[in-house]
Amino acid sequence: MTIDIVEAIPYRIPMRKPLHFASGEVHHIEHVLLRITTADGIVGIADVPPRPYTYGETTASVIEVLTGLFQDALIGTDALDRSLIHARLARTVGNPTAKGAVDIALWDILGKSLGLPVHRLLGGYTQQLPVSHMLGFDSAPALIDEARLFIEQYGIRTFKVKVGRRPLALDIQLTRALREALGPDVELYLDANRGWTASEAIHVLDATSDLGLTYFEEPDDAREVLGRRRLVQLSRIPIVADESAPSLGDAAREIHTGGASALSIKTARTGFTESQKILSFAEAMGIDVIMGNQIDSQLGSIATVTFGAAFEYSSRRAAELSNFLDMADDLMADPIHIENGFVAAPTVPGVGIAIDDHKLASYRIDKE
Ligand code: MUC
Ligand code: MG
Repeated sequence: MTIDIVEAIPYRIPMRKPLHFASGEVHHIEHVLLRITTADGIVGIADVPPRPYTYGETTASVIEVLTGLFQDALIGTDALDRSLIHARLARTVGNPTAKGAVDIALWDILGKSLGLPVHRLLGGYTQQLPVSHMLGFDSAPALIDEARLFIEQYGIRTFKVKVGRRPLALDIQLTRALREALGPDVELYLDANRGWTASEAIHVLDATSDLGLTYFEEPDDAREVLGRRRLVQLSRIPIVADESAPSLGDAAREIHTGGASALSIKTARTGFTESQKILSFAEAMGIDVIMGNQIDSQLGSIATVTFGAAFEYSSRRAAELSNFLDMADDLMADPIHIENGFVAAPTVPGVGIAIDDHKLASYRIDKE
């Protein structure tokens, strides 16, 4: 299964509803579709979401590294020799979502060559995952309406609320309003994308301690080490490392040095191979994991459910699988359905990404 062709196709799709959060805002998604083709004609597919405000990657840098250094590491190599390929990719630092996509595309090739779903090759624990929906910045009435709509229309019962604004009262009042409007049975957790200082985050924790929140993700900048450690020690709820733990090594460091007490795993940045290592580490340490969302299209969300549903430890809680609902369209030929709050793991060979060629032709931006 020698790798013959590496393609990186940029495409742009507007957001139905722009997503605003403390570290950035997204008005349209500009992603890169990765296709790796073997000499015997098997095509591995994955989606790359460049997130400059999180990893420094841009559409141009992703295309450059995929069709430059990474293509050199891939062409002529057997797609089964994944560890060899990863060792070669590791010689280039950074570029997490480009590396994550290569891994997912290689698993896709493996699954398609065996005629088996990757979800089952990885572990096949459960057929579906419950969904957590991310609520971006907006007024309290607008977010209450959005949450109610998602409860009614999709059966979603878990919401991640984007916070990290100043004055702090804005987000404290929002969280209180959501809890009062949605009742005690809906799960709520917060993600500040480093918007606050550790002291501000401690204030927010105190001010929301009666609201039954389950997690607090990246409240502040984890590189401000002692402040962060104090916050983790004082918090009754787990402090989740997301952008401070984009790799296995970062995850181990943050947990061991007291910078976090739970981990967000995003297949967009650690593929399936490194995500499995992070999951095993979390299980060994006994810390919670959240299957996170990199503002993924349906292509990325299918990869998340393929992985998350494969293992018991990553299926314990709702996974962030619904950001694509904020997008005006998608490239998937067979759209994802959220029913009764769940997304099903794919049962077709490979990762389960099939591209609608007409949509790709109309959204790609390399042939304008
Ligand atoms: C999240 O969980 O932070 C926003 C920025 C990013 O890198 O991911 C999203 C969601
Ligand atoms: Mg986050």
